[in-house]
Amino acid sequence: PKVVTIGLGYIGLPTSALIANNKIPVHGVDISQHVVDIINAGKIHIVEPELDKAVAKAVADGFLRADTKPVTAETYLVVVPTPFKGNHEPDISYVKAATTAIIPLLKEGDLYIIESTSPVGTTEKMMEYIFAERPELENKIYLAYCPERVLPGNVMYELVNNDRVIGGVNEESTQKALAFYRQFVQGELHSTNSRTAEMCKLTENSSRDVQIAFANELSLICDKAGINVWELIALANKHPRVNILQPGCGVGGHCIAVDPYFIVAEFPMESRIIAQARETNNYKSFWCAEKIKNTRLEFELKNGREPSIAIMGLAFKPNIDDLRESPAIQITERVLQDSGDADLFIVEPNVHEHKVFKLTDYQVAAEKADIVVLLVAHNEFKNLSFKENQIVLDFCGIVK
Ligand code: SAJ
Repeated sequence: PKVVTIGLGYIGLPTSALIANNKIPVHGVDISQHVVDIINAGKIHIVEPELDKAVAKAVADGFLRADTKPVTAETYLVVVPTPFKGNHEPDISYVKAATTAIIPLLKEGDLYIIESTSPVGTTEKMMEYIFAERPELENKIYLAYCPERVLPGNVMYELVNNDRVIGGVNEESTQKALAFYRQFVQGELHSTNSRTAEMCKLTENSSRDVQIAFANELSLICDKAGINVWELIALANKHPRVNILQPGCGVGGHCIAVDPYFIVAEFPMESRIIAQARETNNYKSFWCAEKIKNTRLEFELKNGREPSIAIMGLAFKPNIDDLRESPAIQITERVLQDSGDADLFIVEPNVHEHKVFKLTDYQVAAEKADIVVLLVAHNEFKNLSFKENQIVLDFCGIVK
């Protein structure tokens, strides 16, 4: 193969399939034998539109093969997760493990690229690690960082069409990496150094987190002030230079709620706004849970019985089935803890079953519940109508 990709997850697999479908032989590596078997059968283990066709074709044409071990190639792409540890410190152990697996295979002229979201300086750190093991390769191989920026649900399109930021540890590395991506990316390729490229990825997601925090802060203020925050934001956005995002029940997913910590961990004194945004967005989920609790207690006082509650939406954002790092799940868990004997209807139209929660049809839940809690703005919920005596807690701005 020409290319080895390490990590066949949400980004690694689509990237491998795209490269392979450009007739560049790819050897994809994953630690899971199960994942490897599924891919070699031309099938996929994740939900992403168009990915099934791309992988089936790449495997059928013989350009993509999966394995649990890397082999000799010319370009090595590291596309593994970078989670954080308990104290919000980034955990780059998967990047290091992937690099360790590649080190014995490297030879003069090879290109090593990290795509995983990484703290500033990771590419240089891996370079030092590689050269400590293989000093004869110093100045003989190329190393670069190039973050992915694709939106789940639109990955196959964005992988080709998004602009890419490419930062080498030196100019030759940057140029070598540019030439690599030019083979399959149609978006513009922007060159820089590896530290800037690493920081760029963290900056993009922190910027979104900070902007959502602003919207969430407004939602708390408006709740006290008796103002409809959705109307307020729509009106403020009529200003030609104002563009406020939408408040919600918190920020989830594995990127926006994670990446800002990579900056905060390393630059705690300087990153006050970034750290505060994380706190504000986390607090918003807690606030929603408290609001549900208080509404339930008020209902009980007034009616002398426990209300039934419908929790509408579990995914981390609208119209997807991804429940990972979802604030709606955290809120649901708290409601379950708080709500004693109350009837609880839990709804997620994009998922058939859940290992912990018993799921109810969304129309049934919305019809029966005394209190309807709208957590995620799924399309299905937009046409629901509610009865006069139902209490609706709309945390995602669906009710007009
Ligand atoms: N959210 C709000 N209000 C908004 C927009 C989003 O509360 O106005 C919430 C969502 O409900 C969700 C969270 O923010 O819980 C994140 O959703 P998202 O759609 O903003 O982002 P992700 O996590 O799906 O994908 C992001 C994207 N980054 C940016 O838009 C800067 C994507 O381009 C990145 O590739 C991806 O992170 C990643 O992998 O880093």
